[in-house]
Amino acid sequence: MPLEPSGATFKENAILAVPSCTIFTRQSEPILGKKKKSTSSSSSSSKGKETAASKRPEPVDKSKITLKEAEKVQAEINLGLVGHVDHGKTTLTEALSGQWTDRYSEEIERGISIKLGYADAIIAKCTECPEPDCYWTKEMIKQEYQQLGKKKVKYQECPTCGGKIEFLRKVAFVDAPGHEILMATMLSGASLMDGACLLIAADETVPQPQTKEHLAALEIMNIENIVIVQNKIDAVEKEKSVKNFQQIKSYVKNTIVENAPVIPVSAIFRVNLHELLMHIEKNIPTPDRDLDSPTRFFIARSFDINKPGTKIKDLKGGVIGGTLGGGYLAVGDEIEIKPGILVDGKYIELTTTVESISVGNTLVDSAGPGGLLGIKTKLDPSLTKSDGLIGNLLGRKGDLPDSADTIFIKANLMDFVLGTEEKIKVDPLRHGENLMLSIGTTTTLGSIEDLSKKKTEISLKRRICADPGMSLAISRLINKRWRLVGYGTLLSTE
Ligand SMILES: Nc1nc2c(ncn2[C@@H]2O[C@H](COP(=O)(O)OP(=O)(O)OP(=O)(O)O)[C@@H](O)[C@H]2O)c(=O)[nH]1
Ligand SMILES: [Mg+2]
Ligand SMILES: [Zn+2]
Repeated sequence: MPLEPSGATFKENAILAVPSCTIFTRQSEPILGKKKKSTSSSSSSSKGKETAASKRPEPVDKSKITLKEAEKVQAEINLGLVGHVDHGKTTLTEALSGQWTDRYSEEIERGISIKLGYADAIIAKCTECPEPDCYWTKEMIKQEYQQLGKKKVKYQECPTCGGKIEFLRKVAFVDAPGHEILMATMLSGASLMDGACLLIAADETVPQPQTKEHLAALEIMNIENIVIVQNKIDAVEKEKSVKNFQQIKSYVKNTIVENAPVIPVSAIFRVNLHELLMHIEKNIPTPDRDLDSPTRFFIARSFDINKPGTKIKDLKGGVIGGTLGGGYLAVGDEIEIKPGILVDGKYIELTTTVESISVGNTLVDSAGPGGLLGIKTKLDPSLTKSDGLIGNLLGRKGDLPDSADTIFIKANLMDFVLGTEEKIKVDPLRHGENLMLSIGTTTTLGSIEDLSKKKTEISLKRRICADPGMSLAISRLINKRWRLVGYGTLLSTE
């Protein structure tokens, strides 16, 4: 089975994929009809075992923090930017955060995002201006001062009225790629998101294939708090923009985003961003965080931070990036990483110690869920280089579930493939067929061993470590591309 759809020239660490499903056609209920958020904590009986070193992260008194100080605090929520290719996700991320997340040469050459992009933004409010004009990000304040020709940026003063600026919260944007062959990457990003903005370009008909497919992915991952962003309103006449807005409204009817606000913006000209921020603040609250649930850290990237030629005695340990789905981590904690690395056909699970934790450029003693964390370990950096540990699960030593080569899932298929232009019916699962499964940040291939009404047994090509109860996305190879065709729940593993 080809891992890359033909014609794909760029490689991702995860398998390239493109789903296409059918999630949100006009039906009286969301097709997926899914329920509870089931991330990490649900089924593991063992509570996070604290090691002697473990220190719980302290809550931050946000009312006392200036915007400058906010640079050093941990983001409290992961906000996805999702939607069809070229609809402006990376441009909007930059408008709000000041960071252009397409950093790889291939992304810049091709003008599309390939990897997941991460950027933090500090959201603030003017105590004097009326809504929605009172909502800012730190980057927007800077831009506004520059527009006004003022050299000195006073982050504590509203550029419009001079009123006091108060810190609201720090959000971590997860900027997903929209290209159809990168659906596996988008799905692994969706597993990190707490809420999302679904971007829809005003200059194209609605819905485009990945608009549907990404919305389906949000539903599969139980991401309920969503703001729809109608982008590129500058690119069309007002009349066309209104027509497009109505198309969006009619498309979302009877889907999980039926009541989501639709905010017209121009990311490139930074139009209506105050209004967008107001809806993000009101519709996408920070989830309650359970520091007492078992520690589950989803590995989204990993690196070797040593420069070539570093002497062995000066080598720094491997660094892992990702996000906590539950629990917390502190410097000195003993941790394990599963399923680990594959050496000569055998998986070797890794155990190590947390040497440092970084939040952006700031080192912290401990951290909980929210934002992307960098965990420096004592691991040999050759193990972490080039995203080698993506898809692994990290937890307290002795606390992760057993890794598995066989899983039992409750599978549900959509009626139609969503990510294709043409309408393709989704056939029932077949004994022996190969599927691509996305669970957390893991992407793995598997073949169906047994099919029954209650559960489907799948033997995996790549071992996984995941808690029963987790949601997973099911993709199938259709016309040489991986298309999202269904979703499921992990029942048990073997
Ligand atoms: N006119 C106009 N063009 C925009 C706007 N936002 C983005 N663009 C342009 O649309 C193109 C795609 O923008 P990106 O931000 O890279 O889109 P994306 O959704 O991140 O694309 P992928 O990540 O590859 O799916 C670029 O040429 C942008 O300059 C906008 O508000 N108005
Ligand atoms: Mg992009
Ligand atoms: Zn003001």
